[in-house]
Amino acid sequence: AAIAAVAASVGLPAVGPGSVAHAQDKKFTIALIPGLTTDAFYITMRKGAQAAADALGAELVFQGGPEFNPVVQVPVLDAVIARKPDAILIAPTDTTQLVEPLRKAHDAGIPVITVDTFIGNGKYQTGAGDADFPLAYIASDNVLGGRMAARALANAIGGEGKVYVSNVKPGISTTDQREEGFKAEMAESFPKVTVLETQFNENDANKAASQLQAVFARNSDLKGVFGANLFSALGAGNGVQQAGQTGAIKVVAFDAPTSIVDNINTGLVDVAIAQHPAEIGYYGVVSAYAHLTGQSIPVSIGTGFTVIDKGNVADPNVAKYIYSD
Ligand code: T6T
Repeated sequence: AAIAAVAASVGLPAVGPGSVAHAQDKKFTIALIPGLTTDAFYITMRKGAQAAADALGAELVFQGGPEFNPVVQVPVLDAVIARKPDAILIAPTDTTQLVEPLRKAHDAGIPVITVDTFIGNGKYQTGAGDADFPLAYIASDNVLGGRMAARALANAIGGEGKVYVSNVKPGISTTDQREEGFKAEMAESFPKVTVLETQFNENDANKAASQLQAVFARNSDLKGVFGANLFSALGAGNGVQQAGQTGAIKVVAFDAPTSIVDNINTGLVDVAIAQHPAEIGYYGVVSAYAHLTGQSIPVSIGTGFTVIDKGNVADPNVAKYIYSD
């Protein structure tokens, strides 16, 4: 510290052992705010983030709410801002409702990076719009994921028949984009598939299960369902099972919790599209750290998918993408 003080007094950069200003001497605190804490997707993201934090000697703070809901998430964000972390990684639970709350972090000088979901239109650092202030967006390509789901479901039902999307609620970037990609692919490539009205379940698997049964009661010729996230897919699958339609109503699932292995093996789920949440967390922390140490960072990082079905679910190179509980 004494050396640093002397160096500073003569206008020299303070480097070397004992220096307070040397970047590597500072242990950066990086906060990760998930959509909700009890979701295998975010639990897996946290693991990747922790691995990066350990490698870089940073501290990771994981703080979130019990529900995927902006009303629950905003107070958590406020509490995190009050702790003044060096950077915030967040999966915003609504494209518009998180803009002003996140601007508070930005205005307080805390760099913001969004992971999984985005605010505004997801195009950051463009100088346009009210929501372009986050430094980066790190996520799956959710429109592509929706298109992949459509192809898988169309193939599973032989290219024709009625299907619908079991979804969370409008206003969530990821699940909105999956539905958009799903419908676009069906319209462009599978004209004999009819996509019924989307059922919104508020991230409640029980609700998704009853909705499946209600849709089936109205459409005895229902052929398939796309569960657009973990709880939607789990619930829709349970609904198919409860209706005694395992294998008859095809299920394509977004996300891959551990239960997906059984559900694929029993034939309840045809295909699961696993995201790579650990990669999202890892690159989130690496990006924040790079920015904090003066490096420029990419404004967007796309992570991949692994398509899981009966033919590959036992392969360790595939099974490693099944989420941690
Ligand atoms: O599908 C993920 C995530 O990508 C989405 O934004 C919200 O739901 C999950 O967390 C799964 O439950």
